[in-house]
Amino acid sequence: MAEIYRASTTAPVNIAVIKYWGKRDPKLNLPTNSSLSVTLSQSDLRTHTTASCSPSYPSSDSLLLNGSPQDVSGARTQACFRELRSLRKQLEDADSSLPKLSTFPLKIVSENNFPTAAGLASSAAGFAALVRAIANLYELPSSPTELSRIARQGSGSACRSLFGGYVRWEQGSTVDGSDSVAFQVAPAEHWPGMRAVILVVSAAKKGVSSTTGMQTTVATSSLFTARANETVPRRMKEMQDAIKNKDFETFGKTTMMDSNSFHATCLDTYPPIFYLNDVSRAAIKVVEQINKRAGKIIAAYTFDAGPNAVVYYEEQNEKEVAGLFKAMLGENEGWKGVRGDGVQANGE
Ligand code: 2P0
Repeated sequence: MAEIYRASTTAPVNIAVIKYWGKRDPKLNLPTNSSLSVTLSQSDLRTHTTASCSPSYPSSDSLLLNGSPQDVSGARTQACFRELRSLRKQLEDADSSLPKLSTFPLKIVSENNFPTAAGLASSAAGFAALVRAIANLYELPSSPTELSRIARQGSGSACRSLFGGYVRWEQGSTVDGSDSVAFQVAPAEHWPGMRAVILVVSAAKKGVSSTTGMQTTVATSSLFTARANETVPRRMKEMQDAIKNKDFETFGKTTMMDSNSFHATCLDTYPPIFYLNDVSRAAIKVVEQINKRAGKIIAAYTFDAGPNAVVYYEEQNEKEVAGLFKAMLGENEGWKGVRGDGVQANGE
């Protein structure tokens, strides 16, 4: 019986506070602007992945997601497999005593504990876990930033899920994308009181995929150029300063304004893209009420490519923010679920 080599890992979901929207290279997932995210705690939202390989496996690579076989022939998955195998081969070439894992078929088994493709960043956690599980299996010495270059080719936002805390994805300027990688801006411990509550408005698969949406936006939206070239670069700086100073009011205002800018750009796309629904808009109004009552910004909403809201707040305002949303559960048919969550410490 041939030996089976195996490694497991988990990767958390990240939610951008400055959004990635637009590609300058769709094949390599090179973005038209830098982005910044907060990595959520793994307690609720994460992908668990086991990567194994063996000379005894059937000849082709395979991937099982939540028990269903997935097509691995797509360019994104193939790019990740190819890059990781090539790094492993370099180790094998340098040390002939190493088993030739790069030549064995791979078997990947992944489980998400949240709705797949409902705008809850499933592809981010998915590709981050896939890349790290294989990197662990191959015992690669690569840093998270090096792995982020590979995970980005699986799904752009995945490069940010290799880190905990506050993470910046540099848009980069090279044609090969070697400088389009992620870095940690601050660890979670820097701002230990930060919390996120997720309102699962709908667990249904999203209507317009991010890739298609982005391409149409870049091709048709007149707001897009100003967003990518002026608004986002300015806000990236404001956001990093806000994180550095633990200034929630600036963090919250910039988060909400960037979410609004992203969804305005979607609406400005032709044909228009609608990710928010009536329940999403009701969540925005609740956050506005909370902030009005507090006399300052203590809660900040953000929405990705779907109707689910993520609301950031600080622990000391748990009652006023998460408590209020929880109290509304059952009163509104739209709230399918609500989860309190912290920020992930280290991405391990
Ligand atoms: C983000 N989103 O920054 C933005 C905000 C959605 C809205 O990254 O085509 O799944 O795989 O590179 O990463 C979702 O897009 O797109 C996304 P691909 P991805 O989180």
